[in-house]
Amino acid sequence: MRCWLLLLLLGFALTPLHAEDGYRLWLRYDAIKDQPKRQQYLSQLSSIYIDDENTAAKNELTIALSGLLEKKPVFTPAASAGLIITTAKNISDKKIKSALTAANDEGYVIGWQHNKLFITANTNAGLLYGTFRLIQLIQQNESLNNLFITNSPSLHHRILNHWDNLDRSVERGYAGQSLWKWHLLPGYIDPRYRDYARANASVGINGTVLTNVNANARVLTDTYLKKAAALADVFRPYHIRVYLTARFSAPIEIGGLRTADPLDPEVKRWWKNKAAEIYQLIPDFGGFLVKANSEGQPGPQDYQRSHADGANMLAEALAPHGGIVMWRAFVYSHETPDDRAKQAYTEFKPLDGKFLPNVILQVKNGAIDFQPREPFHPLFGAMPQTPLMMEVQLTQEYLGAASHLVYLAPLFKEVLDADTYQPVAGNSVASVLQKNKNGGIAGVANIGDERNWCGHPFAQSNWFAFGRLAWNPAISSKEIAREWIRLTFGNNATVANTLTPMLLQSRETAVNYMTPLGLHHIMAYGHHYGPGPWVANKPRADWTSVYYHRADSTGIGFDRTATGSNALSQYAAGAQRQWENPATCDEKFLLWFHHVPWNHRMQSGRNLWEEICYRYNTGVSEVRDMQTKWHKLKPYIDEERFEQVRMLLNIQEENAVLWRDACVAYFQTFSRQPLPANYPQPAHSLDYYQQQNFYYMPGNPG
Ligand code: GCW
Repeated sequence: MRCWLLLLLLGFALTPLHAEDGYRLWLRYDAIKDQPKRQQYLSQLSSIYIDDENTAAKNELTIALSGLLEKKPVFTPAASAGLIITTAKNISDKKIKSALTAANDEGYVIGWQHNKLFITANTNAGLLYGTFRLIQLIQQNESLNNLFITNSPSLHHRILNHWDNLDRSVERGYAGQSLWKWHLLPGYIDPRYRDYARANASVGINGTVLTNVNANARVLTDTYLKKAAALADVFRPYHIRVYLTARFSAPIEIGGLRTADPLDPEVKRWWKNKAAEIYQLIPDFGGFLVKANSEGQPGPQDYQRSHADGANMLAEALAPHGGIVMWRAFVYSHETPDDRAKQAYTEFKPLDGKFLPNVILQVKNGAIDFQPREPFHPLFGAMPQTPLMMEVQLTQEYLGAASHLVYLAPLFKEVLDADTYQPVAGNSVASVLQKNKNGGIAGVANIGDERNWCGHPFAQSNWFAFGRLAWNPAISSKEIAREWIRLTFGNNATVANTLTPMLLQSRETAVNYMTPLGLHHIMAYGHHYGPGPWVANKPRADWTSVYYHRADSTGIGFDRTATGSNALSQYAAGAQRQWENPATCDEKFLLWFHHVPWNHRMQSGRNLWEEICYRYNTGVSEVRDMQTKWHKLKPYIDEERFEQVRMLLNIQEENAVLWRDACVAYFQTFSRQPLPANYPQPAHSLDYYQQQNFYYMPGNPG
């Protein structure tokens, strides 16, 4: 009996204090095991001076150092401090001083001056970002000796877009319900709100749109504005501004007006008053995000007005308070027979120069819709007089929801680095975004109320990577991956060396087993999880798969050249050149731009049909490779997260096999060629695959 008790107690003693349930994200502050390192940090950092009004940075240092160094830091006057966190004033070191002059409003400099470590910045926001940076270096056990870092964000707006509804459902959300407990706000402040703000600030995210772009006007009523204000109060110390989605018909729905015509004086007045009311409650309110005249949302075109008329009317209301309007370019109409990929450009290009300065056009990374791979959107580079934000999707609507491990930095980077050739070669999408001081990037959040925030433990990496790239689009996917892994799983070299290439490969793997060679939008109808290349005969042609892949007995792919929809003509000449000829077109976009015969010879020597089979099979073996790699890490990963990822990888493998077999079986009915002998035959008939359905997938509206 006693022995049993002893074992039990021993068991408790060995159980780590925190269950590794993923709640802490990359802000894990477990004690540093390397004692000499820990001692050195202690001698450098145990007494800290920090300017007043930096409560968030102060709190974070207390939490972080109490954990990492197992000793609460002491905050002292500057003279006796080892670490000094201050805006400009008492810097004498020339190098730090000039770096500070070069830094922008949110930038920071970390460096040594007379044996004291300094974090300096031009604003308190910069101090907070610098503080997080320092903590992250310590988490990674980096040496602080001779440290000199100067860092400023390249994009001004770095904003999460929550597609969260007021009933707490989340459109395309796979991580539980919305974080925002609207029914309890403003009275009850969930401690999670602050942890959310900490996570965002730690990677430089400076704005959050609380509500779905498919908007509910009710959020603009007094009751809800007070709730939003309570959230803004929590986020303010973290330099995160709150934005709301504005439903264009709100003046009718909650204002009792008969019209929402943007040129109507009463409507204008209504929005002006509404803006004033919001700023009374939220003095640093960021502004509105608007989806108008798209997928059934109301908008200025309901009154024969243009998108510019609509956006400018809202911009005028916000301008006196310093707010912005993020107007989405994601518009396409079922009444327009033209290729859906062309419609946003056709609509907005003529409006360049017609928007007020506080309007930012928010453009999805590609012209269709967050596919596993798309060429960059032709509007990038085509709107030189309009500030642009690029919208990417962190939630994996078309990438296996939160059940597939897909690290998205390579997807974001591929677009950011793409050359627009506008007006000449060398102007990347990232530089287009940076051209205007109001440029930015928006990420559709993958966050919900699940304990680990994002559903899949690895989906957290996409939130992290979004922040990092929003701050600096030039960092490599690899650097971000390595850092995230170390912050999330610790500094074991085997873990980092195994997981880094695994993360880097994972997006290409998903492309292989879902939509290789430029195929797109062939997911199941509605919820978009799993294969559905056969989807046809829906209310709109551009909501079917056959619209996009156009497979027939002669070949497969969407001809977007001059012989087809000519979407290619929306790109600059240099970009067109790289894609216009099927013989030279980058094969990753081949079927995006061309309808290609089944016997077309690919670079590999295989014909197109064989290449498609090869890609689908490669995708499956790459998922299996991830499984093998993960299993090898068992000794190094805590049981909780190990098991969770193991089970999710099994689901991913099963789904990848389904994708492969369903697509191969379906496309074979057109290619009429046998499967190359080295590949397994689909286990079932096409019929069987067509009957599979994932009922009640979360996040599916209506
Ligand atoms: O990707 C599509 C989604 C819709 C979404 C829309 C949009 C919010 O399927 O659920 O609606 O894009 O971006 O507006």
